[in-house]
Amino acid sequence: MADLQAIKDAVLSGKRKDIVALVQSALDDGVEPEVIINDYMIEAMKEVGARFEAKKIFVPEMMMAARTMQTGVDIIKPLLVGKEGGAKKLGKVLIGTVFGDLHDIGKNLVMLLLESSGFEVVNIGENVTPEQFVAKAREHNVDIVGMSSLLTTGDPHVKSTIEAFKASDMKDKVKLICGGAAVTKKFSVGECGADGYATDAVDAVRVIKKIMNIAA
Ligand code: B1M
Repeated sequence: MADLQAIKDAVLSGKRKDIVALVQSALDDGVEPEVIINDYMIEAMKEVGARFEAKKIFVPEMMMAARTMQTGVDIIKPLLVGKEGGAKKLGKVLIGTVFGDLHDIGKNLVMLLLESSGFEVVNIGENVTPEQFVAKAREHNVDIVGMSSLLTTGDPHVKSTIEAFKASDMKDKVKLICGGAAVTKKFSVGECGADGYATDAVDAVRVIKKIMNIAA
């Protein structure tokens, strides 16, 4: 019988060695990959954030939790990406975390869900400058650019990235979407002029499909 609570506890306490067997056992028992990620691993990371804020844990523990979650996601990834197989791609999305920000788990989950929904995704990593975003979007000839931002200090970088696109030759070629715990719709769409905002990975797929006029 799958011990889903143990998956949450393993992420919370950074038990990277345990996560592989726990996730595999849950999958073997028929638990949906999305349930493991959304209801247990992401929930654990929320608790990690709360403990960090309350100064009950510090950066090293946060790092161990993140590595444990990433290890768990790596086991699930082939199952999700395999779902779409060789089907024709719905569109091309470039995704990165804004300048100054090294958080990548949420961005990687968005990428995973987009790939499993039939999009081609170019991941340009973390700490990406506005100039790099624009240059990579041009180089890869993408339809959508996604910016992830987890730190409130990232707001100016979200804004300057959007401004860089609007001042470039890519202005009418790509649509811009934002997400991540530090960003709001009011700020990204209302104040900065992004084309869309998504609350989580599932929402990102929905928003991008809507922007590209693809039936849900
Ligand atoms: Co950091 N960190 N962190 N951290 N960290 C937060 C974000 C924080 C909220 C913790 C806290 O205080 N409660 C806080 C930010 C506070 C603020 O700005 N107001 C914080 C801080 C302060 C810091 C440091 C400054 C700490 C320090 O050094 N003193 C430092 C900054 C480093 C830097 O980036 N320059 C730092 C470092 C780290 C670690 C390296 C230790 C590690 C990251 C490891 C990694 O990513 N590889 C880490 C972690 C793990 C966290 C928390 C605990 C978890 C983040 C996470 O992975 N969540 C986080 C607290 C929290 O978020 N509750 C915290 C799980 C993930 C699935 O969720 O990333 O939100 P999330 O992604 C979601 C949605 O947001 C959305 O979909 C995803 C899936 O549902 N989404 C998008 C994300 N991007 C999207 C893009 C889209 C659409 C949707 O479209 C393009």
